[in-house]
Amino acid sequence: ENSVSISESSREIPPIAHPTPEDAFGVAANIQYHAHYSPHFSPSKFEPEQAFFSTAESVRDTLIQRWNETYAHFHKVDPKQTYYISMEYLQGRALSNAIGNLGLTDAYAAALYKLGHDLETIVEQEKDPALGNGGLGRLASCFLDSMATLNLPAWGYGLRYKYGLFKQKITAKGQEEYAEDWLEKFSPWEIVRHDVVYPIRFFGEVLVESDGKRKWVGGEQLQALAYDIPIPGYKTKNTISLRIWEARSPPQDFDLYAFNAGKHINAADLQFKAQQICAVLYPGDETEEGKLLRLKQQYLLCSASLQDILARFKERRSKDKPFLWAEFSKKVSVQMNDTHPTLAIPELMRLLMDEEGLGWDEAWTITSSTVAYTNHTVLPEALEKWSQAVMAKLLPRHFEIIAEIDKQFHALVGKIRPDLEDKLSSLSILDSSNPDKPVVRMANLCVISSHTVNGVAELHSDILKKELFADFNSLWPTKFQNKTNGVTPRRWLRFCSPELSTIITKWLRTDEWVTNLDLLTGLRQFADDKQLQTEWAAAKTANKQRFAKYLQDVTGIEVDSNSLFDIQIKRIHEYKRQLLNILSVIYRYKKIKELSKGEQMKAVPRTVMLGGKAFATYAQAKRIVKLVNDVGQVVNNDRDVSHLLKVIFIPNYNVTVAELAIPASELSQHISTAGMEASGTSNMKFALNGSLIIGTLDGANVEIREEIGKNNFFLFGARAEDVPILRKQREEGKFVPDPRFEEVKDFIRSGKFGDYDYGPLLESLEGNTGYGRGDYFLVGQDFPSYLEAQSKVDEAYRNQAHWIKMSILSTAGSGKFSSDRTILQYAQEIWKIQACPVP
Ligand code: Z15
Repeated sequence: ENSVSISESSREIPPIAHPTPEDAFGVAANIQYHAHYSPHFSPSKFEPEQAFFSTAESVRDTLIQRWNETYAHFHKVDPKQTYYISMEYLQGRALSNAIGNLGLTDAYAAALYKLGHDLETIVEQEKDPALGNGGLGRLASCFLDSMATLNLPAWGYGLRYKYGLFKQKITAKGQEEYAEDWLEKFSPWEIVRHDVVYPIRFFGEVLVESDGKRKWVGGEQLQALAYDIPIPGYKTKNTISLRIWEARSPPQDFDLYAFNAGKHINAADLQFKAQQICAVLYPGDETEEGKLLRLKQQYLLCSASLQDILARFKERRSKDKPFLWAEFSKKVSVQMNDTHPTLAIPELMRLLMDEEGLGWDEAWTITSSTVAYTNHTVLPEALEKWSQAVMAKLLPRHFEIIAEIDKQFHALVGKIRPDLEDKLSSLSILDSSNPDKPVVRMANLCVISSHTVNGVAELHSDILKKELFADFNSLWPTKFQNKTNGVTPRRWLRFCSPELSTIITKWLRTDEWVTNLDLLTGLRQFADDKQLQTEWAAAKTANKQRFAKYLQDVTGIEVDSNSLFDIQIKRIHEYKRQLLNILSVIYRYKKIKELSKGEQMKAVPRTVMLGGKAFATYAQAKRIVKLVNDVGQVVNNDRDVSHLLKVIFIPNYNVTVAELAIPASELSQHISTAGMEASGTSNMKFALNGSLIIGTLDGANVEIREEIGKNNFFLFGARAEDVPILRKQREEGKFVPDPRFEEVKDFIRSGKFGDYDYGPLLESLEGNTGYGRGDYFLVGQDFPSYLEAQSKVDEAYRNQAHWIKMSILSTAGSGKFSSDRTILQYAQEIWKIQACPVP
């Protein structure tokens, strides 16, 4: 029994007890333990910041345990697994989400109280890691939450940018950008995996060996190092991983001789080069970032992730299971979030052929049955195109493979669809039509190589099938699908609005709606109930007051919590039409000023709030930010009006701000030019929180309106199918602007809002055609119907009982927009994976 010989099993780490939800004392001891033994600060202090880090590390203990169990379970069962590859994630704060998902919120609140802190203050110490730009990155994070909650065998892969999306400050000049150093005081949630490192090559050349095999050699060699962030599911043990890669130079590349000889820069040169790769997130939302560094980032992500996937596939069948490459796509599914990770395709081909020795046909069958592609935009400037010369230089072997895929595609079309041959110039991957700048079309590479292509809302997927990818759709009609986006009900209702959640749970007599959001329809039967309406209104008011306090803190502006809270928060882009919003606010301001005191009594007080970041070099977007701020300056300081209208620019909009703003909102604006917003996801969050939508028939608005009922949606504007016709009519000089539209523009030109040069912004609305002119986004066209919809909003708000009823119906109709529904559809219809719950 007590033999001294060391057996293999004795080298396993002995298990340890973890605090349970009932055990506030144990939780407090665990926090204290970390305060003592993982000190990141002077040990004499236990200020909120120290308390946050100790608390996070204590929570992390539980996450790591569950995450190891989950991994071991997946390893044993060996189910088919999905890998979600994305250049962006917008995780938001993790502490409150983690303890909420673990069911430990009360235990941690009690434990912190014992230690002299309150949970809310501690939660607010956490930085909001912004490793993404906007909707696409936040969608990826909602998806991870749902994958974990649904017990799906799935992982996320991403990049560990040192600097996330810039911090936005508003000064007299408008938006200013500052570095966002989310790792400044380290992140308690990431675990560095020194055992998970892969080689990454750039440049070099392709050698052809005697047997015809090709090998990529030379160039620069770096390494990708893994960091894991645990992602807990809600009320389940399953905890999955977001694995983010960091570039570094191989340790032996540090030139000690040079260093000792005093040449410190040389020695560190490669290290420095490697660090540049993951230094910053590209802050372009829906714009092409044609930078070599960006291509390096994309390749690093794809290569490291696929090497990791292949290693795991092999490891899981190294013991007793037969090893067959043909099994690969029965065990692995790869989802590409937009075209950014397209290099996964040639990289998988390369690994299978050059490293594993498979032939082209076998590698192609495996690759094309493994990868799937989600498209998130039809904006032409956002469809990635890379210079062939750049690609051939940085990734010579991949360029060869891409050219071969293109060649075989041409052959296929010639064979099975000769009628499409004259379309090949637009269908092909390589586009050499401009001899000065031949490019690789990443979207075409994705469509040709993926087994499934999906859009993110019904309208968007229809546009993909009928317009953007129409010919591909006629070639492969079964390849195209729709997966309407969704949002996680945990972060976006249960945790961000505990007040409303409590009421919902009380009236539905269950909290199962948190994982079965369709249950919200049960609220419909109570929409007229006075008691529910009173409770609902009280919760909304509490959320409004909380947000008003926040706004006062960050802007100094006092907000009337009894006014209608009208919010538009999203990246600033001309197609999203923040300009339409602010122009109508100016119109409202002008009209209020013209009212008599008696008439003013009847006006509905409104607080109009806009927030969002503008891409640093997107001049028109920055002018819009400036205009909103200038209008706010004038309106908020005009004593005749400021009790009826306030205009606030919410600075530095991010996930954390959204969690405060959305629950407080009564009206939200989703007013893009029809056909241009692929889906939108904040529209879903607002509706879920009982905020009424003023919007166009664009993206997921269409489906939201269907679900919550047209009477509960303030619709306006041109239809997507009419947009091209209207643009054409305008080109023909047939557009007659509404006089109110002209009045507003003249008011700005008069200098009422300061001497900033709004010329170029107003110019974009003039003329009939031309780059940056001719009102491409139909602001003038939709202005009158928008004003009418806004009047209907005022009218509706006067009847508070009815407004609250509409608000309840909004929430009640939002069940479809849970990312659990979206992810289940991906799992069943694209990935073909099944739940694998940890017992
Ligand atoms: C991005 O946030 C979106 C699309 C893109 O092509 C890029 Cl590069 C970034 C957004 C869409 O604009 C939005 O409509 C959609 O809801 C979101 O992706 C998630 O699908």
